Amino acid sequence: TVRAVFGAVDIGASGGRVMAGIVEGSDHAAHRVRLEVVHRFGNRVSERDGSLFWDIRGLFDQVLTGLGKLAGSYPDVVSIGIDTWAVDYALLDADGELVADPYAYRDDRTAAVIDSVHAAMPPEELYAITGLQFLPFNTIYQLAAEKLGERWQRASAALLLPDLLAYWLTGVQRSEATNASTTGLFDAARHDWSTLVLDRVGIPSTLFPPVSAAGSVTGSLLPGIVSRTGLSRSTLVTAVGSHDTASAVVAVPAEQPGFAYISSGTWSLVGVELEQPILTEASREANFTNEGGVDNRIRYLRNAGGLWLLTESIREWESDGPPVDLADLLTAAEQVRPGGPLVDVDAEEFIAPGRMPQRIAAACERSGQPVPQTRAELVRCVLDSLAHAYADIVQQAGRLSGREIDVVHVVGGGSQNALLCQLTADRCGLPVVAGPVEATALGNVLVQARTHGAVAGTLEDLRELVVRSYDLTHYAPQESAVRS
Ligand code: ADP
Ligand code: LRH
Repeated sequence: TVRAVFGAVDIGASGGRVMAGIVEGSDHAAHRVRLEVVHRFGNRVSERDGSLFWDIRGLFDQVLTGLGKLAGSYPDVVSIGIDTWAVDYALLDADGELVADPYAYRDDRTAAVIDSVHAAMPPEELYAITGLQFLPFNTIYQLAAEKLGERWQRASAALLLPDLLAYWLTGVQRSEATNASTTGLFDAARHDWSTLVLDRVGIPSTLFPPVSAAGSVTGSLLPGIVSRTGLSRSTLVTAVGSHDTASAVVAVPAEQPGFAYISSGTWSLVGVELEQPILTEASREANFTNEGGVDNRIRYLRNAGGLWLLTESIREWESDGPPVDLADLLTAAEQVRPGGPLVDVDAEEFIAPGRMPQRIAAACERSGQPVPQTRAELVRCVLDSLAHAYADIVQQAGRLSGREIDVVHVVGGGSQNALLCQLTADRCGLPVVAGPVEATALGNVLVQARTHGAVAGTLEDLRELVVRSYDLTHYAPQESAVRS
């Protein structure tokens, strides 16, 4: 029996989906949750005059199309939740209108301002408050660059992208906390904007709207949205872990506390879940981040390069050749001898788009390693390098947090990459449990379902529901394989 249906809007750097999240169970308890894809659409950065932007209006249009299809199948959707990638923001003018397309985080304009931000507030002080890993695209640096431009003159407010989409659906402006925690402007211990950091870097403390927690109701749909989509006037928008990684971590099917997770998509987010942030110098030097999780948990993790290295390589090959079949490529990569070259997947040289195979080959050559000669060898190099980085980060996460790790969960699109999962198990020397693929949309649905009484309990209870609802794939570490 269906207890309730929720809508999840989940947009990643490589694509978006609108999902129906269906909670089933008796009158007293939810016993299963499942997702149905309602609408999928592509996403990519667009380049104009040497800068990188997101087509946010186009994405919103896709969201509305998806919500229209959702209403067609499930007219009684209780609520909608939205998550996207982190750090990016939109500027709004005094009338609440979008000033311009938001920059995409791979745009390199922040390089010129990082030193001036650190002169206003040294990295040690920033870390002690925000707990955030240094990444050149953290919102704090993006806004420092923005202040030098003409768009800033017209800006009176800023919204992170999921908050912008929620504003367009409801007319209500809020800053959802998990995503706010990725800006570099947020106090990790107090779970609120840091007026100290905002002051020091010269950003008005009123730029972002007040914080709301994942699980709180944002508002009702605007009349124009109701008529465009056919959704009911009683459908609400609920704040979820609007940072996609926060939603993904909610749905990690962990059964005991000693788990590490890898949210594997465009990026790989590798770490553990904690109750309190670790704001020490040792943690900062290891470049671990303390991002805010649902229920004020801490996502203690590092961003490692992800499948971006693979998708960008494929994009390059397809730009002057026929379409590449991912499954064939992965089968070929599996045949490549182990022990080949490794690159640093976290290197800043891999952040920008374009010419990825050439950049990977150059990195191998520079470090005196054999240069991949075939596509299969190049893909193997990427996957070996990712697995190597994962093992290193899992080990460091355990050491820095004092947590004994006995299993690694891989969720997201990359959990379908059997070779990557096996290499990860081998290099970590730990069992890997892969799935669910759509953990992000699932975490999005579960948080809404709890707010509206269709499920109950702690994150552990929600995870138990995921374990009950999904078939997972297990990879045992192979003794003979190369260890890091
Ligand atoms: P994001 O949310 O960052 O856009 P996803 O979690 O959707 O990313 O993951 C997308 C990635 O998953 C793709 O880049 C691709 O490498 C990988 N992937 C998707 N489907 C498969 C598959 N069938 N086999 C192996 N890898 C896959
Ligand atoms: C993954 C992600 C990650 C961020 C990056 C910008 O989609 O949200 O957690 O660091 O995108």
